[in-house]
Amino acid sequence: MANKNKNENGANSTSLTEFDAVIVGAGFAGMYTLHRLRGMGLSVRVIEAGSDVGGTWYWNRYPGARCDVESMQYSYQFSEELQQEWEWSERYATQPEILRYVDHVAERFDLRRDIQFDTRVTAATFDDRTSRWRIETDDGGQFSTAYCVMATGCLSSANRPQFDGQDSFTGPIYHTGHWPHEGVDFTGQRVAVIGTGSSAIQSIPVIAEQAAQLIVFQRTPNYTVPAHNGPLDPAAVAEVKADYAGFRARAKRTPTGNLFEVGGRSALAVSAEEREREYEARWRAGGLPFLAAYADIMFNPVANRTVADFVRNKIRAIVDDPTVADMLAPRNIIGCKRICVDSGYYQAFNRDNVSLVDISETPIEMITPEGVSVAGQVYEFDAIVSATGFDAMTGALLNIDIRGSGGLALRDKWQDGPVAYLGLALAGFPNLFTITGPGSPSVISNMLPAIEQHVNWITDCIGYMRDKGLARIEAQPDAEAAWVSHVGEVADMSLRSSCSSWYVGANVPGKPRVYMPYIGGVPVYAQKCEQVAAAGYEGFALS
Ligand code: FAD
Ligand code: N01
Repeated sequence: MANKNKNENGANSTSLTEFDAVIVGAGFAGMYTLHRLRGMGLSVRVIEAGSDVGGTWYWNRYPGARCDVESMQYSYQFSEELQQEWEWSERYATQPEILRYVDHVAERFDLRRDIQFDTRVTAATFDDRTSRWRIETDDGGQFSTAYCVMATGCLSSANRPQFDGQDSFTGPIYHTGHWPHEGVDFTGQRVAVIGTGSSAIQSIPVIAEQAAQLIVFQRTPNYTVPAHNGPLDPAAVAEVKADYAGFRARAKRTPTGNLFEVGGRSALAVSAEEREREYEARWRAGGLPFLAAYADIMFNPVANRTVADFVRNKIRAIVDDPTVADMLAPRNIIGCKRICVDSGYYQAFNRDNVSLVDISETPIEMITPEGVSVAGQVYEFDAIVSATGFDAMTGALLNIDIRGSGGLALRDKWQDGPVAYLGLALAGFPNLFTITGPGSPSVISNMLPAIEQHVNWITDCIGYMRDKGLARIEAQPDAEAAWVSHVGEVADMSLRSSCSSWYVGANVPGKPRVYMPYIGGVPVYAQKCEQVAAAGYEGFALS
């Protein structure tokens, strides 16, 4: 049987249904997995719901979208030639620039010919008899594969709260994660932004410059640190490129896989003046390193408060209206929700055309044909931007009807929250791998190296299976349970698990509350993965 191949760039109009490996998703993870597995001589098909490569950077085209891990680090390292030839223009690349990079990678490694676009995987079923997966797609396609690699993304399934009456709104409602490719011109419009996470914080200053009026609906204020973005200094770039491998190796030894200075002392071991100087210096330097000033910021609430107070004071200094400043100032633990990195976020609230509505006590009642109704008042809009985030880490996987050995459904296995071995594999689901899955550093770290580490591990594992003539690998329930319990213990030691964030699934009504990423640090985690492999895949049954 043959499937229609909708890939315009593909040479064939039809494709085989039998593959050594099927990869779901063509973001950074799926692209690199394809490159590796094809290089090993496997027959591979990537299935991607979007019309082109890039994943996050294909879908998130909202105004102001850019990375907040520095470009020189938010890029692949698997090819020395690639990292030498690519020139980033800014400290934090914009979404269009990252998409140009993705396109360059796809062309350079001739990836598109094995990617089937505009196709969504709806089901994956393991056949115990043949030890193969049957993959089904929304266009009726069926594939048989020895290995299934889920590169479906941690932040790819949009969280779209269902407000009463929202279908009646006469204008458009945009989700930041599904932004129209042609862009949106808000000139002269009355615009609502719902949400104050990273997507909102990046887009608000840009939308504010266009719109006639912008009203932000805030449920929980967020901490954000200035990006101080700008062109990259050619001398600094040359210095990194002179020893890019050494630069990457040093990054790997840091807790989050990000090369910046991590303070080793307690915030409480120094004087208030010294702390202030340190926070000020980091605030001026900008970006995520701000939160790494002292070792105990994420462990000791008193230490945490010193840095939270610093940011609250900054907000009061930047925002002219004290009432608005007070509304914007978060009261919870800094870093518990992911901190944001902005370009002029707090400053945007000094504009005459921008205002803030606190919906923490009085949630959005409904969307009416005219706009948004809160506490009996209807705010009228021409357009609504839903910056409401994602069903993170588990959403994209649970959207697929995945059934493992003996018909076990992933939706049942994860009824009380995600359970996985190293965030890489699942007991009961042989020959299936998840990239940056729950229980790995993933979203708590620089995602590009996290992805590459997982892809290298998975493809090495498949190579091992092939070399040994093995057909089936499956995580063992006891190894999985021990890892899950370790992930939970480590999370409990940190302040990160102490608030209602998307890391614990709190943003999606009804989602079980489990701290999903592994926060024991990249070096510890990578070492554990290496040990498991070196011991002949300890914790897995191979046959
Ligand atoms: P994705 O890029 O999400 O790709 C997954 C792909 O799988 C998608 O294209 C999706 O369409 C496809 N897919 C999913 N389900 C199916 C299905 N059933 N059938 C077919 N296809 C499917 N991380 C950082 O480390 N630093 C940053 O600065 C940073 N910035 C970010 C900015 C934004 C706006 C967002 C949303 C995330 C950001 N992230 C950042 C996280 C980012 O998601 C990762 O860095 C990385 O891009 C993830 O790559 P991926 O390939 O794993 O997943
Ligand atoms: O999503 P979010 P995001 N009614 O979940 C609010 C990465 N990223 O897309 O906090 C009203 O953070 C919700 O309120 P609350 C990064 O990892 C990176 O912004 O739940 N409001 C919150 O304010 C990031 O963390 C960049 O009370 C509702 C907002 O919507 C992750 O992606 C840029 C609501 C959602 O914030 C997700 O970021 C963008 C409701 N019913 C994204 N439901 C970079 O800068 C939700 N909200 C690199």
